[in-house]
Amino acid sequence: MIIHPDFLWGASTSAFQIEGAAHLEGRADSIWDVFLRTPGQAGHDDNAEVACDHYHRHAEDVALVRALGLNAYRFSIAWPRVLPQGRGAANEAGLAFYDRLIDALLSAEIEPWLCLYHWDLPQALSELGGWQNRDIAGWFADYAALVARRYGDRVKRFATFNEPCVFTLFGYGLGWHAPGIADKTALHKAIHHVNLGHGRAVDVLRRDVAGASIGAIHNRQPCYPATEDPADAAAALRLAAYWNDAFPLPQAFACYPPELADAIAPYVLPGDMAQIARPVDWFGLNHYSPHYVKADTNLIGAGFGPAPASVPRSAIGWPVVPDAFRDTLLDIHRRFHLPIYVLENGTAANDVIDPSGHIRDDDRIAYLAAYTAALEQAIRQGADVRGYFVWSLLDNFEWGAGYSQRFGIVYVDHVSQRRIPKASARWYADMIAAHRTSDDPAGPHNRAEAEG
Ligand code: IFM
Repeated sequence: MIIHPDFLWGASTSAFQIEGAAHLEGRADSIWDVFLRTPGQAGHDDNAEVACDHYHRHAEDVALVRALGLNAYRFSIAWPRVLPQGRGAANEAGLAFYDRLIDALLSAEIEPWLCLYHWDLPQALSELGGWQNRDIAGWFADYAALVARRYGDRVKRFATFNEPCVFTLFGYGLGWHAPGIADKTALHKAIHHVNLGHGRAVDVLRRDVAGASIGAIHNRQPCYPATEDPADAAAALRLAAYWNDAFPLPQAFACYPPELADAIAPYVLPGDMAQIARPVDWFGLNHYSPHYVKADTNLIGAGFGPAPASVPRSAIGWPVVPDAFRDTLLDIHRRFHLPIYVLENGTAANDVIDPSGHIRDDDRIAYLAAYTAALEQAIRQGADVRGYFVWSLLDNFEWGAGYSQRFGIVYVDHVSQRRIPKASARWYADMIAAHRTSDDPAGPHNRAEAEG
């Protein structure tokens, strides 16, 4: 049996959501530390000072990844841990932490996937305007160079941004996430400067890392009108422009979606679009559920409506529609012509430890089984998918929802920090093992063999 050498089964995490050690060994505030200290901002009283204490427990966490049989692990670098002021002097203790993490992954034969930016902007840069300040494209490129030179001998997989549509729309447009700004000009500037930062960082990574494999990670979901009202249909198109197209289109085709082009044009200087549209090696997809969109009085004129009653929902109310995942994969394949890595997919569930000490998260298993079946359908129908990473390894800090939502396949007791693999972790490990030994020539692991 030949196992497809490139198909990756992994898990994803992010620095702010798991590391803790928020003010140890030189790390400075990120915008999220400050946002969470502002009363009422996050709608929750939790903070990420300790989170999953991964900073001190990374060896145990890497051992968990290995025990599950995963061959890839995505993490992010905390920019304010390695460059506390966002630029200027680097923090050696922070850099050394990621050396330890990367070395532990490599020793366990787990491929490290490094994401430069998963939302924790250094507060010092936010005070200079953050993503609204055009200079940030250069600050981000300098940060990318530091990371590339430090880890590029061992890490080859680099993502520039995780879900740029989410942190720009929620952070600068709707005010729900850090830095809590709700302003249309801020939103449009941020979108363009993130795109510029992406293109600048791609150049730096190509220059400084031999054999680099580079992409960006996009959250992409179908945007359906919540009702038959034409106003909802128009709102769905507007949300889709911000959510699905504001980053992949300029990065792949050097243009903004027509719905946004006029609003962003004032911030676009000659040469920008070519700088943004640098060739990348893969398309990173984060997918959870479709949006059901309704007209709204907010500054983009589109809000998140309820799914129709007939659509099944997860414990936190997110629609469960595996066919939308399959269709999204096929749509990306047709439009972008790049290998696809699914870098987040998963669900929150009402996880409790039963009297025997087990967590029987049947809802999560059902979700993962349905979504990985949809993934296989997409591959059978031609989508070039090369990897699947579950979100998330651990129950972690879920932004505005704090610790109230558990997305992990490993339960974390946030008081003792004890880790307990849930039933879904066993299910995921067994599913991966079964795929690796399957005779099915169209199974994702041996697709290349089937293609001859
Ligand atoms: O926890 C987040 C992650 O940081 C980004 N993608 C969605 C996840 C679940 O909400």
